[in-house]
Amino acid sequence: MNKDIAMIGVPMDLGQMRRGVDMGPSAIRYAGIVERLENLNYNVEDMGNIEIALPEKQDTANDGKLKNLSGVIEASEKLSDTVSGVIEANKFPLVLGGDHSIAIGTLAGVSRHYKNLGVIWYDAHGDLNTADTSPSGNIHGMPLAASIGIGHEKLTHISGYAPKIKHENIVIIGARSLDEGERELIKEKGIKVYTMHEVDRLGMTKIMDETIEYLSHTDGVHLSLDLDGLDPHDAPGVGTPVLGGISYRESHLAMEMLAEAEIITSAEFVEVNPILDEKNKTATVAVALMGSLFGEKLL
Ligand code: 4U7
Ligand code: MN
Ligand code: MN
Ligand code: MN
Repeated sequence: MNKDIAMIGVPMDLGQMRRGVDMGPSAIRYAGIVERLENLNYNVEDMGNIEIALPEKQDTANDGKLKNLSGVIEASEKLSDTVSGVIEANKFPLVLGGDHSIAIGTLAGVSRHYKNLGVIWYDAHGDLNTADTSPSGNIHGMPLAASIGIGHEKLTHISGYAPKIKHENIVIIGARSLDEGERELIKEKGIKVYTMHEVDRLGMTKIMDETIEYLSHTDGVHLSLDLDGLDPHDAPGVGTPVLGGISYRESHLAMEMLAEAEIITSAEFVEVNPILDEKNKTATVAVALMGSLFGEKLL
């Protein structure tokens, strides 16, 4: 793994309607992420937070079915440029959310540097909605669709190009809440999805072995980890919790196997909402998982 990490906070809450997820980056810092990574001999540059407009200041007149569209676009462009600059400086981009709409910008920045980027989408949800299929209009339910070039042109064309990734280079893990339009898209494109049924049935070891094999032809792999992929018992501080999720231990195993395989070239941890949390538990879990992802071992 690249020993130089650049950490980017994205206090984004415009992709959904609950307050507090903008404090995710602070909560993750407070839970000790920098020290954790430094103890593993990484050089960590905390680049601070990207500036995000306030929800109160959004001009929502032209949003239609995409809530806070212009604010999300503005932030995505900034994040894309920042992430791209980090990769140009030969550092590993570690992005802290913020709601999952930030993945649009992260992937716009990362994929400028890879011809055949793989993506692991660790999430209770598919995040494959568009304005037409979304039951909520919340953009944090759309970043994966936007990144494969599906949806509103302003979201698909951040940084001026689309698509950012190929649908055959995606692996979704932990899905248990999919909307009708998302299910159709998954079937139509043949997107690789390990739902909770497969997590139960195959176990995380087999899923990660298959995932690593499935992505072996790619030239980089981005991990987009939504904390709601975990069970709400282990990660209660998220805006859209869904029962019956991936356990803390299974998640550690997944991160450990990714560390061993040495395939991850960028990562983001999103949807940590300290207002909904129990004593910063979810941020603490996020930091523990990042420890494993970056190679922490018990012995
Ligand atoms: B998250 C939802 F309808 N699918 O689109 C939607 F269930 O980034 C939820 O995964 C999206 O947390 C959740 O609003 C987005 C809903
Ligand atoms: Mn989710
Ligand atoms: Mn998500
Ligand atoms: Mn959520």
